[in-house]
Amino acid sequence: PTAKYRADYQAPEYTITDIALEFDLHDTETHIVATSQIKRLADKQVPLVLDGDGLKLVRVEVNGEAWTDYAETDTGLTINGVPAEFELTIETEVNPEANTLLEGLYKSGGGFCTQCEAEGFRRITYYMDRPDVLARFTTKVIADKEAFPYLLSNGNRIDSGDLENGRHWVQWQDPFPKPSYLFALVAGDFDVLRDTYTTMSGRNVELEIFVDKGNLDRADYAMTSLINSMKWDEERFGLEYDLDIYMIVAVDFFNMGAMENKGLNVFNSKYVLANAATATDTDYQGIEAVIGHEYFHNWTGNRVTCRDWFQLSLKEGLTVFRDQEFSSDLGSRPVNRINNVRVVRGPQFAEDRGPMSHPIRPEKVIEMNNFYTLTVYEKGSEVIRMMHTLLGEQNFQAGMKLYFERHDGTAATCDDFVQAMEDASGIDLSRFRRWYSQAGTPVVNVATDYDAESKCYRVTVKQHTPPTAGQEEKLPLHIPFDIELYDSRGEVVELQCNGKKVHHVLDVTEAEQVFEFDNVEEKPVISMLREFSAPVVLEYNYSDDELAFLMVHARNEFARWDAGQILLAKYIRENVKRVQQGEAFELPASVVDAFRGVLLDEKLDPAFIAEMLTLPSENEVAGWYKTVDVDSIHAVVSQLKAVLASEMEDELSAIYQTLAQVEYSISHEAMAKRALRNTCLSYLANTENGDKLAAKQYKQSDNMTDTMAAMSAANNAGLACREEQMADFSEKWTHDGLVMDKWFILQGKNPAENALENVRNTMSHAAFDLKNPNRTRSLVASFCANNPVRFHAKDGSGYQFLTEILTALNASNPQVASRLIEPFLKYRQYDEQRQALMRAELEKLSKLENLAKDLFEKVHKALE
Ligand code: BAL
Ligand code: ZN
Repeated sequence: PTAKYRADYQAPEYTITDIALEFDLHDTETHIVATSQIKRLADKQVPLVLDGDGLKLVRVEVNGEAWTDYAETDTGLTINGVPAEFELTIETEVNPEANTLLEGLYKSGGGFCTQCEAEGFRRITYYMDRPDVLARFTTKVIADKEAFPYLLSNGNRIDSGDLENGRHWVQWQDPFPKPSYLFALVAGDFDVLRDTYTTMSGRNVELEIFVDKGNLDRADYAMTSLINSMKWDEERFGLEYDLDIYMIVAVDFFNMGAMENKGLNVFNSKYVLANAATATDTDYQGIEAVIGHEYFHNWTGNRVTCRDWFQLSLKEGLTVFRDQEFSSDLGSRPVNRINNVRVVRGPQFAEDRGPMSHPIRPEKVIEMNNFYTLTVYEKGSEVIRMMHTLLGEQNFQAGMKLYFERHDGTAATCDDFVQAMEDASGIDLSRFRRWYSQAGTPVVNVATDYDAESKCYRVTVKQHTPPTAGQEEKLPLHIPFDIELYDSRGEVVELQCNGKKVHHVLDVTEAEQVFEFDNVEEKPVISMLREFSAPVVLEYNYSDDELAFLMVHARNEFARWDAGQILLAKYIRENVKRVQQGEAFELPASVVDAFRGVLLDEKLDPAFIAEMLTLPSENEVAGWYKTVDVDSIHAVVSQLKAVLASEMEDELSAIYQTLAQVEYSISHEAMAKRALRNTCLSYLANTENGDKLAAKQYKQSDNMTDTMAAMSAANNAGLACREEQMADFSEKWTHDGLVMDKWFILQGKNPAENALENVRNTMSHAAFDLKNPNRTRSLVASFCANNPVRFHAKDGSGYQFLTEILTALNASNPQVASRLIEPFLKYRQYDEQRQALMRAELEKLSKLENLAKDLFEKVHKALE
């Protein structure tokens, strides 16, 4: 496999203005006729090079005449001697049923569907499969009428008809030129939920959600979320939907979460289907976020797309920022921010430390699917958020407006976006641009000093970014550093410099800077990196008292949560050291009291209290160490939970009982109460009463949130009621793979010593299917990525298991394999014995015959 470099970008030599596609759908032999209008852009005659993958070529015609001057290559088709402007007709044949890669055209359940991003369209026909070639698409779909009554594609439905032999056809036309990755086709038999939306300019849009037969009662929340998204984008961004119809299809076999194809989103059913009996509150929140995300792509992604795939964060970082803002405007801003930050500080920072570390705009790619990463998406969103912080909402919206004025209907770059923000605001973003090219997690080290005599408070900020894979040299970044000072009564101290008020967001741009604040009457307590104003690691020597103070007095809830996290981190680190030295776990009463105070604070949102009481995951803790001691970390996090539970048992029980009366609804208020009650249960599971409580909650539950909370509590704490619950759940839900995913996740995360044996047995469960990405991720990823103490068993059994799975998936679905391999990529962070075992597995994988590009890239980078 060969790498592509961002620096090598060249504008296309030809462009395609229009393409008419005709699909004659059959399970194993689908014929596709593509008729394209092609124009040469190069100033001299050059061959037309088309991308293609796994295609059977049937015929080639130029201007309606058979053409023979072409060559089939490893990567496509090269056509020689073509005129400067012409019509190209290509007929190909594909086998959708045999397509287990789930890229291009494939069968999912009984229906046909497509996935073309990033480079799947070339598995349908030979084409200039690159995002900077934008064409108007018309698509005719022909299929058996009884088996596939719905034939869908992008744009508006313009014609249809019946054929002989029980077949029928539908013709679609998309008036908006688009790159091939936004093409979609779906054919099947569905139940349809319909609604309409009137846009701000008064146009009516038909909304249709297609789900498998029998699932109509699970589509309402997706529809509500879609309508909310359309309204929110008009109100906050002034952006209106542009076609007459918006369709969403839920499919069971899907590699990603969802796909923003123009007018025809294809969704993993996980992000569409929900009702009280089948979905947890977290599932509902996921649906709202993903429906929003794909809808928001209509402007940030579809109307303005990416020039090349190195620019992926142009659409993804920005669209994640938009979906996060949507969820925050509709729900709890602090809770959303906390959860987004957990992802960045945990798995995204971990990505920065690994061999695949890359800037949000990568420089070198072997397999593009490997770059749909937390760095491109989540850190990409943080980079947009930093611009929003630096510019403010008004300037940011002016920047968005200018961006659309300049680039609507075209393929743009990340630089184009930053330029629009800079031009609209007049704010210098020259140093800020380094966030796009520099990989890794910056470390910001802060020292403070108060001079009582001059009433001056000095904040010294140093920044450095440790080297990352393939990028040794790092430069200082422009870091928006949001701070607040409090006096001893908890009042905010106005920030002044030379007697003048200064803004609370400091511009940190140098390796070292000193900020001085005067008229500070007493030594203040400082709150820093408020709202996580930059994706950096903060180093500051807080005392326990200062942290306990901030947990109560910081004005902003995120800062209160963060103070709690720093306090927990301090005692987790200290106890890991103690455990390693054979000493007993210890936690000062003052720390327990700080958390008890939060638990009992009736003024706080229960959902926020639940977040405050949620301990960092073992994986997040692992990220704090150069060499990870999985066993000690597991022991300490478990003991911390048990000690907090026993010290606060009375308060936890009282709140657990008080919140029992909440009637089920999916209002934010009801969800918040369930979140706190179930957090209490997760603690109480570690007390004597735990088994009784979890068993009772499981039996009495009338919704999936409470059911799963009871099962998770039992699973994590190894309660006696676990077996009965697992058996009962499996019996009830075996017919429904999507619901069974929750059960598979519990099997994967089971901390019991025989977890791997259980996981292996679970693979023969009737609902399990290694070919279904959701099933595989639920069971295998939850074991390998989220059960560190069992996956990293010293005998290497977990590692052998992962290699077996990867070997199977390398052949059937390398894209999924490439996600599952992640735990191996971190092997250098473990002790020598484990390192050697994991390295041996990577070497085994590197020798696989037909190692797919996806795994090749990661395995080789890890072994370098
Ligand atoms: N474009 C791939 C799926 C998503 O990010 O929306
Ligand atoms: Zn996206």
